[in-house]
Amino acid sequence: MKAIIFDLDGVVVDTAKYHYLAWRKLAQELGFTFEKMHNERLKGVSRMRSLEIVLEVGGITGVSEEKKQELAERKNGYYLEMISGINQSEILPGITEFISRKKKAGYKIGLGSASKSGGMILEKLGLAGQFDVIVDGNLVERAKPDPQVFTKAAELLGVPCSQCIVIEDAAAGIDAAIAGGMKCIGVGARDILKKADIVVPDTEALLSI
Ligand code: B16
Ligand code: MG
Repeated sequence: MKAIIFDLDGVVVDTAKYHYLAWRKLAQELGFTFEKMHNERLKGVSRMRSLEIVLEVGGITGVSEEKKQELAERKNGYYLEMISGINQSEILPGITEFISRKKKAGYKIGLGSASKSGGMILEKLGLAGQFDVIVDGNLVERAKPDPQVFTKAAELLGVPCSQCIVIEDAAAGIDAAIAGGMKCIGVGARDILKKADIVVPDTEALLSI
């Protein structure tokens, strides 16, 4: 194996809580409560797909494409406001050490995030310099579970997909890694991430593999 490609949200930083709060605020404005138990479905999937899931949960149908764009942009505005002060204190436990160990061991390091704010968030966390390539939602047309975000990172790293390991917290991301012909490590609950080659309970546990 020659490269490690990191998902962002849920692996490098817990931005999922801000995505959740921003969707919850939008749902409230639309007249329903978006509960935490539905949040797992939003992990790793694109902004527009997330909106469709939120509307489905709220039982809202018949929304025009134009209105969907407006709602997705409104949610993104709330999200950007919420993450405006994000800094390195929010990097998930063990990640900084894990990246530096793997770099020393000779692995190339990439980012493969669905988020259009992925690159900007890495900058704010002070981690951008650690990554050899950064592929976020601005560089791909197709969202996870399509493998494009990971295959693009592999291509830019100059490493064959079969020699890449993806680290992911979302079922959609694990499916994307498998579709791209990569090995994958799941971070989180085994029942949700069962298709991964290895599952660790949290990011700190990455240091023991
Ligand atoms: P944005 P990841 C994903 O990040 C999030 O998990 C997902 O909840 C979000 O909808 C998606 O990014 C798009 O984010 O609205 O900021 O473009 O896990 O792929 O790093
Ligand atoms: Mg994720």
